[in-house]
Amino acid sequence: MKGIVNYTPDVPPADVDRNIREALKMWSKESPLQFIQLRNGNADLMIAFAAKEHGDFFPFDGPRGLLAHAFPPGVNLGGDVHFDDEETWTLDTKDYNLFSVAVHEFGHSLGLAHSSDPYALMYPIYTYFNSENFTLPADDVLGIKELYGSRPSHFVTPTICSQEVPIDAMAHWEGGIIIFKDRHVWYHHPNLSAHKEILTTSLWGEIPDFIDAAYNFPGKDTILLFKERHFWSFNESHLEVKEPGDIGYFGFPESVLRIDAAVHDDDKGKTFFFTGDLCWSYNEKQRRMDSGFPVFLESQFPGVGNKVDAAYMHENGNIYFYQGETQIEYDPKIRRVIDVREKFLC
Ligand SMILES: [Ca+2]
Ligand SMILES: [Ca+2]
Ligand SMILES: [Zn+2]
Ligand SMILES: [Zn+2]
Repeated sequence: MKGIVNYTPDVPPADVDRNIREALKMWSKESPLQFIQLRNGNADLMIAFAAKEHGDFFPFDGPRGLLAHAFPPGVNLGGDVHFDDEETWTLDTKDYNLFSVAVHEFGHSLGLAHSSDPYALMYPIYTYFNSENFTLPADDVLGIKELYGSRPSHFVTPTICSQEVPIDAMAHWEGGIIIFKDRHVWYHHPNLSAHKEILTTSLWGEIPDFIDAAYNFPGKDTILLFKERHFWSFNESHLEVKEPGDIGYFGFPESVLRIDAAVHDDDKGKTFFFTGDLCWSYNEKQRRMDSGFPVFLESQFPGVGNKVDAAYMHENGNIYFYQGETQIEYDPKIRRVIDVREKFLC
């Protein structure tokens, strides 16, 4: 997990966030590592801009010279990256390009030392890289794989833990899934041995907790979160519109006070919403509710029952419904429940 302590006056905060994210992505692409940005609290990789003496006995030296430093993995300062704020940070080819320095420093915070290969990113000389077409050089790919192994090629169904049921809502997030439960989200990723518990407000400071429903809108990296009649739309970790929307936008009548669950089916271009024993079908392309809906949940998804707490669609095309302490796996192609699970370990 990464966190950004403060920002430089040189570059807008949203661009700092984006460059940091892009720089970390270069490393996560070639390894099983996964990074989530926290809005507050203590992350494993804390990123800060600072000048001169800044509390870690490695003072910066004013313009030029030292540009940044990073601490190898470990407790406290371990993994942290500091940028010298007396440099002028840029988004282009002028000195010094933030992405270019960040991607090198993250190599250190993940445990890599300098390389003697002049083509390597970890070669200790500042070089400008364009974030748009940058790929990790071979020497650095070898280095990160040696430390962390390769990226697994497919996604496995995460095991739900008993403390997470009943589930409030569920969605894909940063290569894994997140489960909303009261004030927390649980982050599951096939490469993480333990599930990470994060405060909802640490991920998305701007929104309340106790989320009712969530779904992803693929192709846009967008996640929509629902609470009562409100909804919020996030692109990666950025809130797209500050004020919450009203679910009337989707065509819900005033009588609908909250949504129990939502799931987006990318093949069909539809989002299914669940309220009580009803199911609604929203056409994302035409941006309107399909005619003939709502229908009874049981008639649209036979065997699922008459109420769901959460729903999400797995990459294999099956929909997982959660109701109380029950997980129901449904295959939309044959319109049948194919698995029911009631015991959750861990
Ligand atoms: Ca300096
Ligand atoms: Ca719910
Ligand atoms: Zn420092
Ligand atoms: Zn270095």
